[in-house]
Amino acid sequence: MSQEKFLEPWQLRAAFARSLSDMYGKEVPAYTALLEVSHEVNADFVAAYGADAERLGSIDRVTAERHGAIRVGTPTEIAQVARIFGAMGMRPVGFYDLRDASSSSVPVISTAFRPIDRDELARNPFRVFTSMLVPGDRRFFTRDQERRLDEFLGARRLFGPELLRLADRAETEGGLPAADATEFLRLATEAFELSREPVDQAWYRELEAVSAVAADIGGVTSTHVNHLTPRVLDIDDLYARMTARGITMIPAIQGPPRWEGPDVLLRQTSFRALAEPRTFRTPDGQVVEDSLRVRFGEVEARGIALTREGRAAYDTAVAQLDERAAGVTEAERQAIGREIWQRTFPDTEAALADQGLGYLTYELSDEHGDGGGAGHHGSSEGPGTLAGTRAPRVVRAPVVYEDFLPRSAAGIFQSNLTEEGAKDAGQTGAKRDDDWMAGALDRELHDPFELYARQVERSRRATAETLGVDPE
Ligand code: OOG
Ligand code: NI
Repeated sequence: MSQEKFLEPWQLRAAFARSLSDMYGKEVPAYTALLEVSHEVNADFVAAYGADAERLGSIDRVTAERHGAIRVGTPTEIAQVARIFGAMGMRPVGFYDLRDASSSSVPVISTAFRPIDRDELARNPFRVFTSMLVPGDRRFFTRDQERRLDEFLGARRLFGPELLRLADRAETEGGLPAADATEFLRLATEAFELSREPVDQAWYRELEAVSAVAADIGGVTSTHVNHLTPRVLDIDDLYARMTARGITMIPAIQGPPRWEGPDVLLRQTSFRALAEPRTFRTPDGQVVEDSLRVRFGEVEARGIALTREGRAAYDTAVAQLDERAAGVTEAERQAIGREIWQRTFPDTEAALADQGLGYLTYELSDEHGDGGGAGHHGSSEGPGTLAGTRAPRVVRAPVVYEDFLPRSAAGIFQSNLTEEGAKDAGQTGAKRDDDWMAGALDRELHDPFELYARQVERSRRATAETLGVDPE
């Protein structure tokens, strides 16, 4: 009997990211333009900076790298999503409450499904930002709307039994034989395609008056990927090239400003959703043609992961920027941002780690001396310890930020919102937190800071062991 090929979770993940990307490219042509420009930007960046360009991930990883975003309605649905991504080695990481992330709040809470181990991330880092509606939040929905939402969402089925059965099998058996894998990937991709089913017009419009996100989730009988984001090594260059192609981007790049020091966390930008034809069923039973803007394009650049202290400094810097940049032009805002950054963050990676603000691992370089990248040796810590060692073979390498930023996320949600929506700030919201999310998922919800710290700790021990020195 011939041995059938078996696909491991990371192979399912990589194949799914490709399959989703193919589907999205066929249906959203502007995404294909974005991919082309991203490839040009990355190729030019690697040509200009050589090995340094790959400090935050190999060019192979970065070229394949995508994140997607989906939105679901109920705890049952998000638990099913967890099973489908679990089959691909993607675990829920982090809790995001976007109901009051900024002035542009939306009635959802979120997590991100992604690989959590370093070698899994290196193989394929595909991640999906997953949001879930909170119908019980009285600031957005009345008791009657909550009841009708629960009824509507309870009656729909986003994922069929065969897809879930294959997902569970892949998770327990550590992968799937080729034929089952093909079927699993086909069903999973199909589950996130945009449905052409007629939309109940009155129901959709009623929810839209509360929030366009509520209508996008609770006004239709299926879900869809609403964007798929490639990664670039120079997002300012990308922004300029897209604009030169005549594609209108949102007015600014979200996240940290461009400055001369190390890139931290995440910078993102997007273009607005294009109107796509959809049919609606009117209250008197007619089917009419109209359009919806529910799928858009986004691109991102990733920097170094920050510690809790670093993140607190980042949040303070952003608050200062908001305060000082109210009403100024984008160019002025950038200048103020740069100035705040210079006061907040040191301008080298090593200092970022030494001051406890950012995560850097310990690596052994293959060559004598600097390992080809802009490695930083030792530091101000004492001799005889790993951090203080002058051993020429020890270099520090930045840990790339693998997660999201709630504020940028709230901004990104605006890419397909036409209306502001209505929120009654006088009401109290429903309590939702990371424990609640873990319960809904019936899985461990990983803390991103702990994952980064663990990665550094492991590198410290492994390097110290190889060198035969004290890891402390
Ligand atoms: C998700 C928005 C969040 C990001 O990159 O911050 C996100 C959504 O619009 O559903 O994808
Ligand atoms: Ni996104």
